[in-house]
Amino acid sequence: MTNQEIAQLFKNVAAAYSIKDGKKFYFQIIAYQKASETIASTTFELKDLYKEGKLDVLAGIGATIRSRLEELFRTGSVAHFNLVFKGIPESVFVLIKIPSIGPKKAYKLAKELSLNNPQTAIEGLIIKAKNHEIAKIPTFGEKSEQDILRVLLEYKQGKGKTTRMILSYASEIAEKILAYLGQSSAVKKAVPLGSLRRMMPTVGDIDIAVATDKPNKVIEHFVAYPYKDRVIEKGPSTASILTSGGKQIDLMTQSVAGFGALLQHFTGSKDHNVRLREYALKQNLSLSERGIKNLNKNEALKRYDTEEKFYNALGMEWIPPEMREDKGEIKLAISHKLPKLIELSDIKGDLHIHSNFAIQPSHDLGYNSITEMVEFAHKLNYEYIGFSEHNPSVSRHTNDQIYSLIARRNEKIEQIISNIKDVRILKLLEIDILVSGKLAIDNKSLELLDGAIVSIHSSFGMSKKEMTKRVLAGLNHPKAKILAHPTGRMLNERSGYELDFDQIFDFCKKNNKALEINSWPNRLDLPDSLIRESVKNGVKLVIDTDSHAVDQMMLMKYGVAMARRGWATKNDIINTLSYSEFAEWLKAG
Ligand code: DGT
Ligand code: CA
Ligand code: CA
Ligand code: ZN
Repeated sequence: MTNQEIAQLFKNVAAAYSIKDGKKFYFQIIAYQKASETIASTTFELKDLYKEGKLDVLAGIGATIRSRLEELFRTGSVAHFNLVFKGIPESVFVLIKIPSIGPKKAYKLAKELSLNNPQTAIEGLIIKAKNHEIAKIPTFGEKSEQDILRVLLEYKQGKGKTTRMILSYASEIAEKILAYLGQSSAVKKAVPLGSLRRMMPTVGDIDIAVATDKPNKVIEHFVAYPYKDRVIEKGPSTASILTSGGKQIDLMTQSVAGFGALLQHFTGSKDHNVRLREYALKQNLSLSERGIKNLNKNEALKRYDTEEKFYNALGMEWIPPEMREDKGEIKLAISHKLPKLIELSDIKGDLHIHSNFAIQPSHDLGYNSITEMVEFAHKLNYEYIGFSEHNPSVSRHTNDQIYSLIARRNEKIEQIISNIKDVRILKLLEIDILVSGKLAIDNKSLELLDGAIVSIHSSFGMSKKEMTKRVLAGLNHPKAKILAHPTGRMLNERSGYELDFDQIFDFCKKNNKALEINSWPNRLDLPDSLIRESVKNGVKLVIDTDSHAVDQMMLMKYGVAMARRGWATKNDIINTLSYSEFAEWLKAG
């Protein structure tokens, strides 16, 4: 067991005691909380201390707890803890990780709402909050229901100190702070750097570079940010603050004349910079955030106002930030062979859209009407949009009922087509691939569609082999053209199911199927490494938003960013095709 795991275990013990009887176990609660904090912050590995018989060096851990630790390392568990945990659902220990949900509240929620599965407790609680079931519990009420829902959603986005932020959340924080920085006349330029500029799916801390000739003024303005929790560190040209949400923001300043070098240095990644430095050293050049120095000649440091000039000075092309992960990009830049990455403006349509049409689906409906979403597609300058609500629920309908629900949706779309000419509309559906590998609706209903997006929404625990078989069986249907959110991952929550991607790539390539890059910020699925593999294997991709409301159609930029991180060009992405080319691809077997 690692220190962090033990610290968590002790936290849970303290929580269990306070659920049982906070007054009676007052001293135990304090002792375990204190021990938990000590263990979480020590630099000694407890396991090593135990082996050396030196657990007593840890201040703040008394004899009783020390004996528990010894039992834990000797036997792998502590018999006494089983008594303490008895009668408390495991979900409680998931829920107490959420800010503002204490042990008693977690216990009451888990009991009253039967949240028995720790894996789905958070998702389950969100659903119950949305269905107003929390408000009905005595002593809870509507206000506390709303508060709980808000912290749950924030937690899912990565708010809280331990998890990395979801990219979209980090972007929002960065936008706010950039707007604030812009209020100072000393700020000439302000740009987000680090993992945020490289568009990593999750972001540890936010780095911002400012071009200025008055660094002092910029720093003073920055540390006065009204939404900060506290200032972590403040120097003459750099500073760090903690936002009220507990996220760190690092700020660095540089003169306008040297700004290019700063951008390059703090965009990273670290691995990219290490490789770049190696290459520079071979030419006797030394790189820093201030510029480039020639080690041979006794010359002054050369400064660069733009990144282009910085990379050019090293004899290479400028490298898009999304590629700077030391995956061979430097070599390509030297030989001027970097791929021309896809851009947001290349996208001509969105195929994964859930409207609010009452199709009585197996999963969630959207919030906006078909017309509203088509109109928004027009605003985005799209040539086409595909409606892909979830299939009508199989358990609640006969095949005939399913058929008529889809037929009615199609009639609605036909009506809209006769009124709106600017955007072409495709009749799709998002169809569950059942455990058997069959699609959830029958062939007669499938015939009503221009094409189908297929996806996995159940039984994630299947083996890699079985899951691969299931997915391939589903994709094998001639109407099935796109595999949505192919890994099923949810960032910060679950890693998804396992698939044999060599087989999937092979199949898709041979049978003209596309893999989706889902832009939903908590998914970003396919992951960038698999996008890269798809591109290498010549598998076509489609970038979708999975929108359930009009404003979510703006999330396309995150899917495009993942495609760029996977080195995809316009040619790799199906929804850069014109409408007629796309329609042809849909029809082709
Ligand atoms: P994050 O914040 O964990 O999502 O990842 P990054 O890439 O934003 O990393 P961060 O914030 O530690 O540093 C920003 C960039 O600064 C990093 O990508 C490379 C660059 N850098 C320059 N000097 C150093 C250094 O001494 N250590 C590290 N770790 N990065 C450095
Ligand atoms: Ca960072
Ligand atoms: Ca940083
Ligand atoms: Zn969907």
